[in-house]
Amino acid sequence: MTAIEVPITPTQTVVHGACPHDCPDTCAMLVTVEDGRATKVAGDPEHPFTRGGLCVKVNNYQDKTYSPDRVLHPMKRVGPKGSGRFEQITWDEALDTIASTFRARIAEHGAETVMPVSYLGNQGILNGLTVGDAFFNRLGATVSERTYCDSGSCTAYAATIGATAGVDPESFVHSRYIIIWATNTISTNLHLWPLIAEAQKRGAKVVCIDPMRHRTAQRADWHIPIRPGTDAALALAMMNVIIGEGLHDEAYVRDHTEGFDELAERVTQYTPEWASQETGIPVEDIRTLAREYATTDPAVIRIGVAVERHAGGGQTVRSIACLPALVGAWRHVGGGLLQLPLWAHPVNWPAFVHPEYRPEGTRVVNQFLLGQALTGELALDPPITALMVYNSNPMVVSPEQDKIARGLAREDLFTVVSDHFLTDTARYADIVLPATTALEQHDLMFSWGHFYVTINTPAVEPEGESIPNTELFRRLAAAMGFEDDYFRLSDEELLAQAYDWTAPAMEGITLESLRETGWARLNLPSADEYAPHVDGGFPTPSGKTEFRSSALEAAGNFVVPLFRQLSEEFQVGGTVDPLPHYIAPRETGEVYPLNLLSPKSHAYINSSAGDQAMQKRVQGEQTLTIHPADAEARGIEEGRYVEIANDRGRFVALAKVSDEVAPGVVVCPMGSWPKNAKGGSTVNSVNPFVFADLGNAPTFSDTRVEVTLV
Ligand SMILES: Nc1nc2c(c(=O)[nH]1)N[C@H]1C(S)=C(S)[C@@H](COP(=O)(O)OP(=O)(O)OC[C@H]3O[C@@H](n4cnc5c(=O)[nH]c(N)nc54)[C@H](O)[C@@H]3O)O[C@H]1N2
Ligand SMILES: Nc1nc2c(c(=O)[nH]1)N[C@H]1C(S)=C(S)[C@@H](COP(=O)(O)OP(=O)(O)OC[C@H]3O[C@@H](n4cnc5c(=O)[nH]c(N)nc54)[C@H](O)[C@@H]3O)O[C@H]1N2
Ligand code: SF4
Ligand SMILES: [Mo]
Repeated sequence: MTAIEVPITPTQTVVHGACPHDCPDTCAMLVTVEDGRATKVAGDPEHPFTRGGLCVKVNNYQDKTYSPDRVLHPMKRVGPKGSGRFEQITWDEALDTIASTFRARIAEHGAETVMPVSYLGNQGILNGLTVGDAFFNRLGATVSERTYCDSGSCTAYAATIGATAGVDPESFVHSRYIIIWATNTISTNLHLWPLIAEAQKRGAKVVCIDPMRHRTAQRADWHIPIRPGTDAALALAMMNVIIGEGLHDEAYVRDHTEGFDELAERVTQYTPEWASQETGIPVEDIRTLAREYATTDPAVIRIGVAVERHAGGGQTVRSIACLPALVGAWRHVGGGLLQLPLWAHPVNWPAFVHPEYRPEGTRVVNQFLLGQALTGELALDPPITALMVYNSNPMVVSPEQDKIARGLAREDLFTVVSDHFLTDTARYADIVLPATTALEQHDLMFSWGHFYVTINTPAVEPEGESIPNTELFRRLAAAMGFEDDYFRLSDEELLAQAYDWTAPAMEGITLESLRETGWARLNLPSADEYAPHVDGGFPTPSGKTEFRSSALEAAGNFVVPLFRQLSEEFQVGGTVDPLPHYIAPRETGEVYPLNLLSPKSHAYINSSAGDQAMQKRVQGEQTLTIHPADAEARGIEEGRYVEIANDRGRFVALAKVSDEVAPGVVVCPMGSWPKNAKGGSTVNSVNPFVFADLGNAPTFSDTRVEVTLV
């Protein structure tokens, strides 16, 4: 064991860990180990963002590691696909089967017949987003485009203000006006909340723009319920008011923006009266919001992923990203925009992806098309005949759940799944492989929610025959006979190349120092001083906030390379209007009248923890929240089972009748496992695969359904 262990008693040590999940908070974890067994996990009280607390999703993480349900050995299928019947095999047999089957399928169809499916079940730099990319590139497999989360938002953000870290979340304490736009902070970004609450205590006004009055909205000073998918109308109308009333910051606009005159002309059509019709927000509220936002300093906007999840999601983020420069919010500490501060982290992605291994012209298939790709609805030559899933659970997290199940059930499809548990996806596998949990592996964590680097040191030996993803791909590379040095790098060597340690942001931070302290703040000005764009300096081609986007004008629609293996090739293209504009939601209420939202659950982290006893107890059964008027019209009462259906599929949930949602909106959190759901389906059975306007983002919020009593 290489852990730096702090002895507490002769048999008790505390090891520096990190929460491995895809969550903006990236908590620093202290793991108590007694006699070689992890007995407790806790948040590091010294860490300025974690502040000693882990959330309900993770505060019993040791129970996950020692769960009796864990997959601890390689297994092969012995029952029909989907039956979940498996038999233990050796690692050698598993690797031989995988290598020989991949070889046979490649000989018959070509290497693109193999498709990896992975996302962020683990977010570590070693074991997360890019692990496996080098292997599949070397194999020549189909490139899997992963645009689950914030891809459209990132395209829009980068095209408007560049890949900037934006506002330090710790600077929120200095903000006087905080707009929480499409995010349920207390459930999904818990550790940001105390900073917002502190600002609120100091007199800040907190505004929450969300179709649902969730627990965060309930704590806001002003909740503005909005019709889903119409946020761009609100942002554009705010600009109409701000410019129309001369509330913009003329000097900032002159010095640090591009295209103001065109923007001013463009937004004349987006009047508050028009926006009120689209959004369902009263005209006076739109005016008040615009005026307060423009005249209160510092003003900050926190956007969540859901603003991108409808037909015009990209233009929505474009419109919102224009606001801070328009009013000069960037002049102040605690003013501006917070999207994904991951851009502050100089992660050495290319060292993990090895894009140069990939044969030129290798095809890309977006994972949202998985159901179609597997069922043949999407014509692919060669077809997908071998699938390898790790760090993901497409049966829960991807749209068109029924189609994915049908595809996975194909007898001629060879499916390998590496996971901690026998997920609904793993139940369809031919080979299941056991993965280690964070307590059993090395990693280094960047964050998409703060400015700290966190190390994860293994606290205990792996249970059973489980291995980290890094080791999985070392073994697979050896089985395939790949000789490149990269495939022989140990975890220690991978840690050493995880960051660009020479980058200014890493000054003073080393692996050794991280092992001592567990975490470190990037070398940036303190949160009391950090105002990255006081003097402009946006990382766009012009160095300015581009109201008129030169990137969109030149490239058309594009996917930020991180979501497609750092590949600049195969961009989406087309023509995109370089000025922000409004695109209405795609699905209308003609056949299916209710707009379904599927935000994050409170107790699960995406599908992770969705089958753990404590979290299931907290989250309860899959629910559908429906407004009393919509419930009454359908004879639905609280606590009754309802069926939610459209042309794509159907699922069953327990009705919660509440005016927390607006009439016409229904909400079912994602994350429940189909095997635990009444009727065997969950919310992604009705969601579409259709992309938003930018970045191939999903359109989960652009979903219409009908609800009936079961
Ligand atoms: N309807 C709807 N769908 C959504 C969303 C939504 O809001 N609504 N949200 C989308 C978003 S934002 C995201 S980020 C995606 C998330 O999609 P995923 O990243 O796929 O989600 P998770 O459920 O977190 O992780 C998937 C699996 O990875 C496994 N895993 C964890 N650690 C490891 C490891 O170290 N090794 C291996 N081999 N496996 C591991 C977990 O056990 C779990 O089964 O879902 C998307 N899907
Ligand atoms: N508890 C918990 N925390 C998590 C996760 C989890 O699964 N569970 N997942 C993690 C991940 S991967 C991510 S990406 C983040 C995401 O965290 P958030 O950004 O908070 O995303 P969501 O929960 O998908 O949606 C947040 C809110 O957007 C609202 N919304 C939906 N459509 C629209 C719309 O068109 N307009 C507006 N204004 N609002 C809309 C929903 O009502 C919901 O309240 O959370 C992370 N943290
Ligand atoms: S899921 Fe998020 S809030 Fe919970 S412990 Fe992990 S990083 Fe922290
Ligand atoms: Mo996400």
